[in-house]
Amino acid sequence: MENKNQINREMIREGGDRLLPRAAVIQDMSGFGRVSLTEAIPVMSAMGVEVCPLPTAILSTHTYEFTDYTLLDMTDEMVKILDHWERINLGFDAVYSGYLSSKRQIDIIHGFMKKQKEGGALIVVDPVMGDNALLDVKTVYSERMCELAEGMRRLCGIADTVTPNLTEACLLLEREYPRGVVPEDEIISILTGLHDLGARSAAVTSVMDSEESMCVAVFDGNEFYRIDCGYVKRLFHGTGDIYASVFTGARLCGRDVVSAANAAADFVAEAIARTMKHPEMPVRHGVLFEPVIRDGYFSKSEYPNRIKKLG
Ligand code: PXL
Repeated sequence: MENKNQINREMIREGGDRLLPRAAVIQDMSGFGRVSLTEAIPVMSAMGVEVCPLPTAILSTHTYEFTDYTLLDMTDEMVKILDHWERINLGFDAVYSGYLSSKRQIDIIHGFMKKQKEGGALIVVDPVMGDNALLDVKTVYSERMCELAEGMRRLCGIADTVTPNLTEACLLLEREYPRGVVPEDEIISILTGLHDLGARSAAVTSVMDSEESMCVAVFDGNEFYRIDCGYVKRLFHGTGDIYASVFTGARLCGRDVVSAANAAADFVAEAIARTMKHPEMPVRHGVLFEPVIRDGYFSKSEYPNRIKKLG
């Protein structure tokens, strides 16, 4: 009897017979500032997803407007963690990557993603590289950034969905960043470019589609859409990570690409609205997403429809 229970526990914990959708989430753990795993874990857990973090680095804070932060690179440990997961035959319903620090990390997770994809896992790649048009040319053309962009292109090649912001989409496609309002044909050309890299679908965040509105531009593999985000003329930090986390969670809860993109945009808009109630909050502290979860956001079954068709 004891033996049988033991086996059942093992099956639930490690096998294909899981009680909840299970996601491997590959990004950094920054102790303060609301980015990456400190957002992905609470958000996706609240959506009913079992999150298995594979940390790429451990930092005291994120790197935006903080100086003297500590950073422990986890590359060697990542190999050991994946090795252990393979030995216990751990299977995932999704593999979702965010902030990665080197080409070697990309090589390591590429093999893991390919194997999990063969087993049916959804692959979501958020090619985190920077934001706000990356004005600094030296950064864009640094050896590290070129290597990172090249590696991210390879990950896009096996992704079901990629979720770059407009800056990252332009880096991936080696296009000039379109300043100001982005015309519809250019939005479609960017989404098509990402599809040509091999991604089945794409959601590009932070696209100005008029003087006073921002959208997420989406290609679901068939049609082009924009998801209205409204517009608050201020910078918010860590929202891309929240977006990709809600998107992945929503896909694992059964939503299609466009519906998941809509839910993610709506959640981010709610978190921004909460943050705007506290103008004294420094940008580098991120956005107030926790009260949105606390107040039951994910127990809703429908979200406001922000979807418009393009083309
Ligand atoms: O949100 C992107 C991000 C992720 N991880 C770290 C960062 C940032 C952006 O500043 O510094 C460590």
